[in-house]
Amino acid sequence: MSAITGTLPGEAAGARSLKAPALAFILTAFAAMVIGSAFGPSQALNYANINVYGSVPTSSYYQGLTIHGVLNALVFTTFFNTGVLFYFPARELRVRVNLGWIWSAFALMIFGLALSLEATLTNHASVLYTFYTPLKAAPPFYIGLALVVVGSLMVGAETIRMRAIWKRNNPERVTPLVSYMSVSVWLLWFLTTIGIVAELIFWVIPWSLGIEKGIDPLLTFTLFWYTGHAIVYFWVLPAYISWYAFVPYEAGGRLISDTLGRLTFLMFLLFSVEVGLHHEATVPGIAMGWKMEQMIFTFFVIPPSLLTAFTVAASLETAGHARGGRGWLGWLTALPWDNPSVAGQVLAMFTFILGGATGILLASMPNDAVVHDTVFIPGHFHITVGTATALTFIAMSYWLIPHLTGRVLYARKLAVVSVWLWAVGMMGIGIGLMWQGLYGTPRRDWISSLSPDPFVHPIPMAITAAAGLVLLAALICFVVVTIGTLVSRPAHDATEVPKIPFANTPIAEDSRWVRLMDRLGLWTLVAFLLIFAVYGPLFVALLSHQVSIAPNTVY
Ligand code: HAS
Ligand code: CU1
Repeated sequence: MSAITGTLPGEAAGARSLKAPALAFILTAFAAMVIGSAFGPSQALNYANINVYGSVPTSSYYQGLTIHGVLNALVFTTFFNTGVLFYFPARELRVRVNLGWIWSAFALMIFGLALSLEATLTNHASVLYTFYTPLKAAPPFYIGLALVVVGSLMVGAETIRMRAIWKRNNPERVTPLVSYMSVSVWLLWFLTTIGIVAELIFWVIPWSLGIEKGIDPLLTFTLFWYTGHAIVYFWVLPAYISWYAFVPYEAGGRLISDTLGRLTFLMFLLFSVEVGLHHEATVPGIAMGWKMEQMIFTFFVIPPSLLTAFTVAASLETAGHARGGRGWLGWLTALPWDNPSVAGQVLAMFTFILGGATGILLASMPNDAVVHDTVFIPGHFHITVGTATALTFIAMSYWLIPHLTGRVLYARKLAVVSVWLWAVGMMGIGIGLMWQGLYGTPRRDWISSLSPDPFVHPIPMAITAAAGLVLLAALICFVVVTIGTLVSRPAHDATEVPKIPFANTPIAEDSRWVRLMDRLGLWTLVAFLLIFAVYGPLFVALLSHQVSIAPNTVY
């Protein structure tokens, strides 16, 4: 890896050794995303009643869907985030990083990924990315996923330690913005993973190994969704870091408020976890009062995204005006649309407006009851994790991979085409699936094998299928640009290779509020107490009424 990472003239001597692990995480992430996404078009065609699986066993349909969900939603995001969330703070804070520790975490994550992939590819783990019990996978699937999480937490711990050292050396200063945001996301990740780690270690792994004969589906389901909502913010917050701290600067403007950016991340740290029950609104066995409580908490996680929308839009407006844009929307057209990184991220923001709006709809239990378990839900999440997260990461890679490798971006125009195709394709999948969901088309069903398909509505079906093919084209463009960049010529000098576009916004260090927000240890404790208050009594009830279900089959 170090052979293809490059240092820029004038960069700190340690930069190259930091770039190597960052690049390793990021390239593994994109490899997973490309393989996982290759299974997407067949899923889209399934919902257009086109059965590309022929007459294979039903488990093969679920095998493809499992690979798609695990690689895209879990592996891609975790590897990418782990890479950038230690690399950016390390460069911003300029403190010594324990690289042996980072490489050990990477090796552990790769080992975990190999274990779970082996189980999935041999069709011994076709249990989908949510692995609801009592569907049972072979043990390496769960053990592998647990190791991926543990490895990422190791990198998180190192980043938190880096910031603690910086604080010790700079007691009077406020943490720089990107590091503040990154450390908040790591702290949130520690709180978030408690559910899934407990689920895997205490219940699912012993059960899949045969040590325990049965399992409690409601308990494991609730532990899964304890993690399962907040994990979506782990997926999206690195994109928010880029939108706040990098994109305004890349576009030629400035972030209008450092303080609002910090407030957003603090609110996510406080309120992201205690809302998991909005995924269980229709599940029997949990009293309505608990569901109502968490529905209200779900409304608390909407404001930080709205804050982001307005702050980032206003920051982009400064960029558009600086570039000569005039009038109500002139600033928007004046943005550098020929820059694939900016174009991709602004498109990600636009598509996320509908993704976020549908999340707000789903947050209300009466609405959710209408579309739960229909393809409306995959429609919603393709225009959140598929756009705000994946499209932003792709767009970031168009400066990040040249930055890490010291090589020139290959086929810049094709890169611009790729982000447009991706945005149009994801929007199409989102709209097509949500529209079909309103007709009651169930999610996670091999409906193209039903004859006749009872959920037919030709227009949304056509949109879904066409969007699947547009996304395949987008993926091919992305692969060509990325492989082309990795083998393209090394940059001649520093001007050819992008630096990290840290925004040029001064920190309001004098502000009492900024200093208060910087007390991340205190806020993590508050978040933990809030989670304990909201989830504690529910888990006491679930643990004291455990049931044990014991199916024989390994799926
Ligand atoms: Fe969600 C289900 C509610 C956000 C992902 N969600 C899912 C699932 C996934 C997922 C994967 O309450 C399915 C899980 C499964 O397999 O069962 N979601 C929400 C809410 C939000 C939300 C309230 N979700 C996300 C994000 C995800 C994600 C982010 C991934 C990254 N979601 C739900 C609910 C369910 C659910 C229910 C369960 C449904 C069921 O029945 O199973 C909120 O966080 C959304 C807030 C976001 C906004 C948008 C702000 C817009 C921005 C862009 C700004 C644009 C600019 C452009 C700057 C309010 C920040 C400027 C230019 C101009 C000209 C203006
Ligand atoms: Cu959620």
